[in-house]
Formats: sequence, C-alpha cells, structure tokens
Amino acid sequence: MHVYLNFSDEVSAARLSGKPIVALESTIISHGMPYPQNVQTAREVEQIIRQQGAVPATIAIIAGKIHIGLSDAELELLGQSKDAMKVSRRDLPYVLTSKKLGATTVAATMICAELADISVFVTGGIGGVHRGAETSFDISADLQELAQTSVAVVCAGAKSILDLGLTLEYLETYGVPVVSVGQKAFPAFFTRDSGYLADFQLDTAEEQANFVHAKWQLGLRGGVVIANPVPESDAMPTEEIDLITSQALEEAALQGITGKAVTPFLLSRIKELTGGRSLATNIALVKHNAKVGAMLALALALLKKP
Ligand code: PSU
Ligand code: MN
Repeated sequence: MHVYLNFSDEVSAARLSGKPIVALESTIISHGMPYPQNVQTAREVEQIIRQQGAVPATIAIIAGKIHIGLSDAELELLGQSKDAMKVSRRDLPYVLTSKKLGATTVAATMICAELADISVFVTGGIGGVHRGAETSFDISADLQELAQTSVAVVCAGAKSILDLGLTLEYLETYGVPVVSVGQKAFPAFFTRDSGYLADFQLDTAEEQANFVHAKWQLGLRGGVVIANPVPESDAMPTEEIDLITSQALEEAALQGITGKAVTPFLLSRIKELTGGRSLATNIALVKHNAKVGAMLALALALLKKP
C-alpha cells in the first residue's frame, strides 16, 4: 500500500470485500459551503451513497497522510477549520510534508482516488476556464487532471462563473469526454442548460459504466465528466443567476482577487447575493450526484469482475 495513504475502517472493509467505493472531495466542505451546512451535507451525501449499496470515501489531507474515508470528527474538523488549505495537484507535497490540514479540490481528489484504486468520484461542480482567461491565464488544474487521471467525475456541470464554451473546448483538446445524463445539454450547475451541448447523452448507469470501462480498456488514460443536471425543482432561475454571477465577477475584479482565491470568493458572493438560495440548490445537486455516482460505481464494479 502507498506510504501516504490512510484508509478508514469502513473503506478498508470495502476494499477487502470488493464493495464499490465512491470518492468525495473536501474543498466543497472547507471552501465551498458555510458551516454547519457543509458538514451536514457531507454526512447526508455519504448516507445516500451507502443507501445505494456503495461505500463513501471522503478524501482529505490530515497530519501528513491522505485520508481515504473520514470519521465524523474529521468531517467536523474540515467543516469548522478556518485554515484548511485548498489543495490542488501542485500543493500535495507541501501539505503532506508540512503536516497541515488540507481540503482536496477535484484535481487533488482525483489523484488520491486513483492512488487508492477508486474509479468514481462525486462532486458538485468542476473547475474550468475562467472568463477572461485569455489575459488572466486562469484555467483550473481540474481540467489537466481530467486529461491524465483515470477517474470518472460525476458533477452538475460547471458554474457560469466560468467560460463554459472555452471549458468544453479545452476538454475536447485533451480528449476528455463530456457525458450528460438525461438530456443533451451540458448543465451549468445552478441551472440545467448551459446553452452548450455535451458530447454524448448516456442515461443509465450501465451505459455510463460501459463507456468509461471501454475508454480505460482502450488504454486511453484520463477522466470522464459525467454531467448530471440539477433536478428541475431545485434549479435557480437563469436570469437571476446570470445577473448575480456578473456582479460577483465584477467585484472579484475590482478587489483584485486572483489565483486559488477566485473560485471560493465567487461561490461565497453568489451565496450572499442570492440570500442563501444558491446554497439550497448546491446541496440538492450534490445529493442528486451522489445517487448517480453510486449507481455508476455499482455498474462499473460488475464489469471489472473477471
Ligand atoms: N466549483 C463549484 N464548487 C466548488 C468548486 C468548484 O461549483 O466547491 C471547488 C472544487 O473543489 C474545484 C475547485 O476543484 O473549486 C476549483 O478551484 P480552482 O478554480 O481554483 O481550480
Ligand atoms: Mn484558478
């Protein structure tokens, strides 16, 4: 086993018995949602995955180890800590060797999941190409990770704080397939339709599992984006979210927010500007993704058995 990995008892047991495991990220807990809704949601998402017959593995960096599966106290620690580092690919060696507390982004969670032999990962939204990236060069490391690390990422698309057209172009260039569930459109996190098409529509867990299994059987390394739109009843009105997104982006520019602080700033401003309603949408879509991800993990486990 890898020297940096530390498995929870629940995940260790699942590995021994061959039960499908679903990875979950921790940046969404420490930097994506406020306390206490963050911890509450993390627990409920884990519970949904268990109810489907899979085992959740929330991933974080604690005391020099990559924790695959967290205890209740560890979830609470990540939810409450004011100084958990937001950890992407470049930060992993630092957070491990300095023994700091680290919340993993989509990119870092994919790396840790692959090290732990976990093929399915559930999150809210992936990072992408930011609006204005032609001058800021702000492109999330999540996209490069999807290009090279073999994990299927179930999400609700990406937020329109990003340039979704450029995000899809980038993924195409790096050979990352974008699959939508139940519709043709690529979803935009708070809303179901970004105005862009996904590459493929695959509605059932079996079809999705066949697809990702075939990709990896072909020796095509890298991830697959499984984009699952927010349920209709939980979606935000498009005009409202567009207006608020523009305002948050203007404020970020005025305040000179750059680097890894950009995404957390925008997420928290959007929450404030919607009076907390965006948080309810966020929670609902992550739970919906948990169900889809668990079903995919079960279907994939059947294909992988000899
Ligand atoms: N988008 C969201 N919610 C999130 C994130 C992105 O809608 O919580 C988090 C994820 O952890 C993602 C990270 O991997 O932000 C991307 O940060 P950056 O844009 O700095 O790469
Ligand atoms: Mn960035």
